[in-house]
Amino acid sequence: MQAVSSTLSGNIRVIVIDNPPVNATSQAVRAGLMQAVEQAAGDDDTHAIVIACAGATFVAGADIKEFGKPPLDPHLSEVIHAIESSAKPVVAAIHGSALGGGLELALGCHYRVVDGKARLGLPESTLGIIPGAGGIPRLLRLAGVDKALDMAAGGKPIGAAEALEAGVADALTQEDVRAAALAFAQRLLAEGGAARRTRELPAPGCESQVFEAARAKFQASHRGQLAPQACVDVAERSVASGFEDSVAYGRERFRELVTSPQAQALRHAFFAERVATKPAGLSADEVVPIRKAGVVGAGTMGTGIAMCFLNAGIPVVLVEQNETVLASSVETVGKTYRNDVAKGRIAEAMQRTRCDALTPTLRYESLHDCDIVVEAVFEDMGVKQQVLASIEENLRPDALIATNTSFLDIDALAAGLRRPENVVGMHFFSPAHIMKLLENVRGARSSPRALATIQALGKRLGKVAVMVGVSDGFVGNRMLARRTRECYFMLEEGALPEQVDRVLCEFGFPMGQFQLNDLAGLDVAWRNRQSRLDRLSEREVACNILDEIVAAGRHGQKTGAGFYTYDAQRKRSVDPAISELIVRNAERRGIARRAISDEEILERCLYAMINEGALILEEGVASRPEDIDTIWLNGYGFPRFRGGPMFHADRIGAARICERIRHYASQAGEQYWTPAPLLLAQARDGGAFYAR
Ligand code: T1G
Repeated sequence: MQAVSSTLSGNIRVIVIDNPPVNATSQAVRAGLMQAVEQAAGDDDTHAIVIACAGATFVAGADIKEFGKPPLDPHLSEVIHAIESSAKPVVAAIHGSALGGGLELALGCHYRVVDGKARLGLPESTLGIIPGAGGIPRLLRLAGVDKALDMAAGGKPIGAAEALEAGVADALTQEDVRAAALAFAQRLLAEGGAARRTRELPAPGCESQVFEAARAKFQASHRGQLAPQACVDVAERSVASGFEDSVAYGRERFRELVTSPQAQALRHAFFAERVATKPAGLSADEVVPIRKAGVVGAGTMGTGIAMCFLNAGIPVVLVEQNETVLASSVETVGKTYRNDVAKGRIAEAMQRTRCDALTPTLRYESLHDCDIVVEAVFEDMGVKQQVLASIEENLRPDALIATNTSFLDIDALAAGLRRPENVVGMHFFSPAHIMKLLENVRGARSSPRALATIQALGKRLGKVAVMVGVSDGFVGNRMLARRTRECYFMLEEGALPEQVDRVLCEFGFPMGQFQLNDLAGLDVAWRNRQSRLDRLSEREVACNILDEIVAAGRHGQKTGAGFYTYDAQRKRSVDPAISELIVRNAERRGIARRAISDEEILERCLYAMINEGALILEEGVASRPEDIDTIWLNGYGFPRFRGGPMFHADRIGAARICERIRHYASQAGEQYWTPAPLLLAQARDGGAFYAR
């Protein structure tokens, strides 16, 4: 199979790129395009050129697997230059995604015809790099500096309609895009239209303050990241010193970034997510269709989960025992969709369709024709067991039952049921209709059919679904619990919440431990603590700062006060009363507080997590380090430009981590700090979580 082929249709040459799965511009594609364009230039029968793609999408970018390897000729920017230089008009026919080098290629064409569902973007900065083939200087000539920066530095793609409005596309079609591009080219020839080179268009005039403002904006939204700032530099250069110079400058910056630690980590994150969402040993043939779903429990989680299904076009039966709770859940769903309409996110007809697809009920019997039911009731073994039994009683024997527990043992939950093979976990994160992560849990008796189905369902719901095993807190919460414990210990030893949170934020987390606690609700954390007091160590039980804060009526953001105080706009400020409470708590318990360095805070937070991650891998609760990294990147705000906890662990090195764990063991005891055997083995053999 040839990566690039070309045929003559009348007097128009149609060049087709065919390089599955996403038509990436690998070397064969670049060389093929170069040759096809040269051939078209010398061919008298060719009067215009259409560049189109086979398969599900236009070109989705450079081949990310080639990054970091020696570049092979021809460079994409040379290919694009040759296309743009063509004396014969060139029209791009875009369907699916035109991303990165794909959009750059399209921008080098003289005209662009887009399919109504197409997406166009320059996501390079999300990979730690910048468009390397003239994407920014060309895009700002067509769409202006602001739009170009939103797309390149912000990494935000646009849809077909927006592309047309912004001048990035010249025509939009709901029909076959290749045929539409051919018709466009024919019309162009008939009207005497000629090549229109993007690089020859004037750059928009722009004051330097615009770029300063953009730098500040992306500093705030993409804290600590180099690539968005480099995009702004390239845009400024494009406006200040012309096309050729800025393309050369862009290539130089690209080369510098592509081997940077941030780019390596972001590339890792991209591929880790694709590995993690495809667990081994599941067959697509086993997947059963989900036409209707049930949700039991209409609290915050249940309501969010119901919306996940509705958003994916799956009708929902929502069962709740309390009429008031049910009514309030329906009200929340309605309000959310009305708000989506007001913000232009969905059309009014869609709002109605989604609301109509929700059947609220007090009766379990209404679940009878559901293909899957997700249980989202109170986190208590007895309550959940009872609810699961009632669900099973009212369900078709082949229908699946998922529990949304965040800590409980799925095998114990399924034990009393008649068909435990139908039981799985689907651990959604709050707010369920927004958070990307889904931990799908494999019970000891869950059938391959059930597991394959919830993985496929996760994708359909637009989630990043990772399969995990049964364990207290599964993967994400189990690791978080270790970090949380250290954070509380550090409060009693000498740190304050604002110091711990600042260190975590400087590392790149969107919020620190105590901000997170305030957001999730301290009453929730307190109840969770009470329910497991019998499993806590003496020191953990004695470490009662949370108890005191909750007893003071401070339940977090929702009550305007927790570890911090919040104003009506939820703006956070440090509260001296909390510092005092923490200091007095230590005094009372005879703990001599000391200054704790930022370095110690970061180490204790990260190494506690990494060590637990290593145990989780050894136990097989997570099958691969990619699973853990993906969970932390998508559910817990681990900074993407650091690749995830296990990738980051490799950067630090197992020997160093083990050495520091031993150091902390000497202070706090091995009960809290014992290196995982896997880390010890890595330290001994020079191993790592990822092959190097
Ligand atoms: N390179 C290599 N492989 C890629 C790839 C790419 N650019 N994009 C996708 N794949 C693989 C992916 O690993 C998976 O493989 C399969 O394709 C299907 O992907 C010069 C420097 C296009 C929207 O950042 O956003 O251009 O796991 O599961 O949900 O300036 O893939 O099956 O073996 O994601 O339908 C910029 C990245 C590159 C686009 C399709 N481009 N891709 O989503 O399928 S930098 C991107 C995507 C650049 C220039 C620069 C999505 C998609 P496998 P998938 P999907």
